[in-house]
Amino acid sequence: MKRIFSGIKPTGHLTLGNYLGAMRRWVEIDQHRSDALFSVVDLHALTVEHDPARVRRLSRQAATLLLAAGLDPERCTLFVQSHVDEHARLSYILECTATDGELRRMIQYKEKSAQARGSGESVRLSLLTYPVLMAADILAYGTDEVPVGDDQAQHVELTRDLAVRFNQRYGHTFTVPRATHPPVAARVMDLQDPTSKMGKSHEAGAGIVYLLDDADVVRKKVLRAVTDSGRDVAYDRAARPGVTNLLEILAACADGDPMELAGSYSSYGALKKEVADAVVEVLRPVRERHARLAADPSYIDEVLRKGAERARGMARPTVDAAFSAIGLLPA
Ligand code: AQP
Repeated sequence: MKRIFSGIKPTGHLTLGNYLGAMRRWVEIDQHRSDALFSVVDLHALTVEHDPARVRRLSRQAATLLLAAGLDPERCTLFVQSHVDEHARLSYILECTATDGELRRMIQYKEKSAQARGSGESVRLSLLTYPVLMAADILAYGTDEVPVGDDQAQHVELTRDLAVRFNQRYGHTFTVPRATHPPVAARVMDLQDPTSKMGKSHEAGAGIVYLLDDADVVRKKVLRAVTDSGRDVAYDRAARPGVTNLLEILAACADGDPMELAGSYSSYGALKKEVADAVVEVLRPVRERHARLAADPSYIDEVLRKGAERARGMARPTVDAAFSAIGLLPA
């Protein structure tokens, strides 16, 4: 059976982008066809200014939403990254494999460090090094596939490079993983600025649909989405980014093809109405299950405790092998 690993970081309320780009496939496909691990990667939330109480709250909320979306703890391993020490242990070993040049080339580092400097904050060293921690998250489990949205492709590429380099220098230790992306909605764009990604840590705005938004809020956000000049509904990311984003969202919600769907609408208004209905219907059961699960925090704690225990057992042999291969004495 294939081993799959993916994570979500508690830097904000989860969005439609997280759901369509990643979570939905974890639920509908990955947990059924593979030995899958999914993690709330809380250490990654500490790379920028953060409020400790908020990170704690968002971590619990993310785990609850993953279960509400349909992850089944009997089918997959769901856990919190900081509960499994192996991630941090392996991260240091991989830092001794990575170069500062390759980390400085990471797009997310460039964007987020520029943002931090722009608002007068200092840039945390962990913002530079977290892709190595992400590589450790993945490699610790002998992962074959990493189902992620488009924005994470570069980080998985780095993970592959580190695995290959380590294996060549110190002997075969790591499986070399590959990223997989959904066929549509691999990069859901902000509804108010369809040239930028819908991101959970962006300032809350009318362009971001959160999984826990009420149905009427979702509807309003979609109906007010920025569209493009021109009148016909066409699928063209460069020339019609707004309409194309809506078509991708609709295609993902309705399991359709965005180009074919484009031919079914004669006006932007009709398309928006259909997208709003589809998104509301996709999110309704998630919100309802979330409300039920959130009322029982001890159940969530128990799922996460068992998940961490299972994950530890899976990661330890690979991490121990990496320690030994790089020249550390066994404890
Ligand atoms: N807009 C998006 N479209 C498609 N997929 C997306 N993902 C995130 N945003 C979109 C995918 O969701 C998974 C979890 O993301 P993450 O928690 O690792 O954070 P991220 O990739 O940095 O995305 P965010 O939500 O924009 O977080 P912030 O704002 O904190 O940086 C990943 O598989 C990601 O690809």
